[in-house]
Amino acid sequence: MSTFLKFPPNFLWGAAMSGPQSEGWLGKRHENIMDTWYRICRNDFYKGVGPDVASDFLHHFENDFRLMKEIGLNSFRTSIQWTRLIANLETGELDPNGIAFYQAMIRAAKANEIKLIFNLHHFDLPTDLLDRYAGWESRHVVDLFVKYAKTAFQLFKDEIHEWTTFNEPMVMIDGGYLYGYHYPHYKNEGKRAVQVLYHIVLANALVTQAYHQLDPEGKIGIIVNVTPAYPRSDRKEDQEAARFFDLFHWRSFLDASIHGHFPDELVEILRKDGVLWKAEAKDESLLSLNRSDFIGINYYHPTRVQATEGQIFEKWLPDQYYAHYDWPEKRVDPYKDWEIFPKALYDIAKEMTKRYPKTPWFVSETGMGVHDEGRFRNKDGVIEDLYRINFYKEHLFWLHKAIEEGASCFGFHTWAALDCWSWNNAYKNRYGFIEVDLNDQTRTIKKSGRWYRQVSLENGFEIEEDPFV
Ligand code: BGP
Repeated sequence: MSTFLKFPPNFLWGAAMSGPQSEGWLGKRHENIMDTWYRICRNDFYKGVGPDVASDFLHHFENDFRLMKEIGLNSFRTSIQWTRLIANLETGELDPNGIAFYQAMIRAAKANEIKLIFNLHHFDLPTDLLDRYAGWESRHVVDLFVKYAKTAFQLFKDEIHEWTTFNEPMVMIDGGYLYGYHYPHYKNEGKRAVQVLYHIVLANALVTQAYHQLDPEGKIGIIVNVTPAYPRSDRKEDQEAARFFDLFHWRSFLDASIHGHFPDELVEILRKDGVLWKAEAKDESLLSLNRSDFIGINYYHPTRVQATEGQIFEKWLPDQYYAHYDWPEKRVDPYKDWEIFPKALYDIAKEMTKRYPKTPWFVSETGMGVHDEGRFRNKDGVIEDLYRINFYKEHLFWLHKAIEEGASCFGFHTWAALDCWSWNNAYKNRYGFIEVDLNDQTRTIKKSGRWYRQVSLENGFEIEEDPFV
């Protein structure tokens, strides 16, 4: 027997991308930290391919929006680039070419009846601000970001009514300060990481307030990467390890932007360990007043944790509270080495309902990057990415179940609409519904794109009875 999984009315069926991973460099006034990383160390990137051209969205966006409509997207998130829109980072003076590009993009989205959500920051801090002020460690950078955000809100206020502030701020902290996998490649800098976390949360609150003042009808939220921790056992120590992992990695951001303050437990631990952030007296009230209207959750994989075995750390690191654990039953995406665990979406939804019952949220990214997709091309030249369709079906199955049980999830966005450039992997693993041929930038809709169109048109899809339980 089969069942039709119907989603709520007005559900967002969409996809995400980001400026730095799709547009290309042309016309930008400044480098961001990812651009700099590529310029100074091309070999860190698969086949030496960089963000300089990327998917050349800059020149193809009109056609790309037509294709997005063709695959049924009713909504699309991308990020505007601080480094393109703002000519002078200190004064906030605008770049007319940057304005013209984003306005043209808005027109193209509108012409194709696609709701456009603009994000302000997708890992792309201007390098000047890192070099001059130590980036997000500095409060001055918070002020400059607020200036940029206000300018963008003012410019696009008549057309854009949904904004997000940051994409996955924890990745900037993990990658840039704790484990060094992203530029500026600092490692084991726990105390600095905590200060960065604090300033991002503060910037989020200030920008949220500025937006609410400008457009009381519009909505603004933050996008958090949720990698829920599953403890190895019921042992108290393993449970506590999982609890701390969640507390530090994502409840920090969610509590601050929904409840208006950090979790007390986290503050106590950081204070006890002597790594609590530096704050100003007025901050408490700034944080408490400025709540996100909605949350975006990027979910790719869970985290399996266990208690540590008393390892000694020279400098403070969150890792002193948990250790990673390899779950023997895990199913893995071999190209990225990420565990595939669709049920986590259900668990996340339950957690959202329990902890933040009044805040609507959507899945703002999920996806599966696959290497050498040309292997799956059929005789008509179309990539038959059944693995991607199955990946989404499984995730949607669990999401649907949670919605039926009361979760206030209003949409599903995949990563990505088109194949995009990745940090490090460049174009090794492809994520798009639409293939991008890097030789000539031609676009071809994959089988998953046609499937998604049908899902969006019918606001759901048919499955065999509970095939994934
Ligand atoms: C998310 C980011 C995206 C995108 C995606 C896929 O964390 O928000 O920008 O890159 O991951 O990951 P990757 O590109 O590293 O394969």
